[in-house]
Amino acid sequence: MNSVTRRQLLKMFGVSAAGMMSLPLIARAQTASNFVNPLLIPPLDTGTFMQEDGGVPRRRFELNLQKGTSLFVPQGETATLGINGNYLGPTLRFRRGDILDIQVNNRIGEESVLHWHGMHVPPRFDGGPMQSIADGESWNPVFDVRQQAATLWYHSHAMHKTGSQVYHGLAGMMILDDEVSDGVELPSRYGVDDIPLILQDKRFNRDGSFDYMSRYGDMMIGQHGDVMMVNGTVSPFFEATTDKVRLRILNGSNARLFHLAFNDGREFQQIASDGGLLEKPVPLRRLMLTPGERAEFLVDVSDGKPVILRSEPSDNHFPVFPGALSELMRAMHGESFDVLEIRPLANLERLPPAPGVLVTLPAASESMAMRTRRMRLNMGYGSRSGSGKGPGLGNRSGQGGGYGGGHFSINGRVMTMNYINERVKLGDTEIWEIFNDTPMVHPFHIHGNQFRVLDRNGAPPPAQETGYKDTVHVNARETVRVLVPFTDFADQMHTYMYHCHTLEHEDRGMMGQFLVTENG
Ligand SMILES: [Cu+2]
Repeated sequence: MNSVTRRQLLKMFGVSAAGMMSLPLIARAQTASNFVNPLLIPPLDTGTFMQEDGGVPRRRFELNLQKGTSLFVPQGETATLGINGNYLGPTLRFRRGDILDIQVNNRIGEESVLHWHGMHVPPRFDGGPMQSIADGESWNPVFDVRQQAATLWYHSHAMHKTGSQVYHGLAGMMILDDEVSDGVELPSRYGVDDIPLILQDKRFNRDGSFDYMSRYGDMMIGQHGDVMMVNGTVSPFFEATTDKVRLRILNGSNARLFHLAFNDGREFQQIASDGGLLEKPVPLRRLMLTPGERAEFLVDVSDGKPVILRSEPSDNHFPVFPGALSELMRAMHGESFDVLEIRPLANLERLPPAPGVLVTLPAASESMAMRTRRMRLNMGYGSRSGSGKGPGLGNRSGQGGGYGGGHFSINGRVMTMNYINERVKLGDTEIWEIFNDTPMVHPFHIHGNQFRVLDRNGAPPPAQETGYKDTVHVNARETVRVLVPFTDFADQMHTYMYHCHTLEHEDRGMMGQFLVTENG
């Protein structure tokens, strides 16, 4: 297989050269006149309080993972997955100090599980692949909320099926409030001036069904689509009734990264990152958001003019080298497309400007760390990237072709369920030094603990990366160091995951697991 030619390779996958090399471009025709659908706002679910005998009341959620159909495109209905509905799930809202009691019922016809992305929870309740719920079964994690206010999310984390299940709809947002966020004067009326935005790109077959993983490039750079959706709404508009709008933006795409900006170049304030509020609003005109990351924006629309949130081409130049990956990456970063139109209505309610100071964050310094742990992200060089029947785990990878064939790995190891990659001592604070030994960007996510970014290639991070993070993008050939505290939840049995949040990379092995124990 070493000398397979490109022609043979294409033949193997049954695609034309054009089909293989061209990434589906987001329809450029999404102009203002095409914003025809009011933005759907996921239903808000604040749970119900259950009084335990003599105990503290628990905030209980019931989440049913179910099959459904949705009408996204005129060609026909799409078979989808949802939580308490046909596609995506409700926004769960709760408070620091709550005890959450979540009943998860799996009725989707295959194993699944929900992971509470960004939450500081015991590993047995974290919802990684180890907590897999068989079809027809239920799972009931109970844990207390002991972290600062933030925009979080939940999504499927089934082994080898995360990409497919999230793509079909198993995801939702979570909003965590606390006494500190209560005291910060920011828009907080859900769906009115505090708007959840779950950004996803999709590709459809002619009959309206989702097209998932049908192209060679999907395996290398992850599944990309040519139809943009926000909260499951195609071509959405939002009518603003206030002169400032808070956008809670989740990149819920499998693999697409966004370079978010407004079409008129207006400045906005980033007020929060993954794990909560930033110390001060950060004025920006553009922000890169990779899969799994969240950002909260405060946008001024007091001029009354419609404005379009869009993704712009990147100035991130990928190296030109032979093979499909280089072409795919450069095409992907060259794209621009519209995401959402915001239409201010007449007589906008006036809201106060963002406070100069939002919160006070503890210092994050490398002197706090007891040790450094190194993570090296790799993509296989194989010519055969798995198959339509399932993910490649490395055993089929050859040496020809381009990047991304066969296996994805961390520190040379492809994720397997029965291997514990790392052991961490409870109470330690560590530096995780993540080196991206590939030509494309990877969003690196660590379960269980919010971290802080120390530096990128030795340089301090930009202001918007100085707050709490649980997912950090690592550019090609870049080294990013993060400071992670392991303060709670020693467990001899149950692991946490760390992985690339490009879901097709995660599903193909760019993931590992760690134990937190008393003795490390
Ligand atoms: Cu990746």
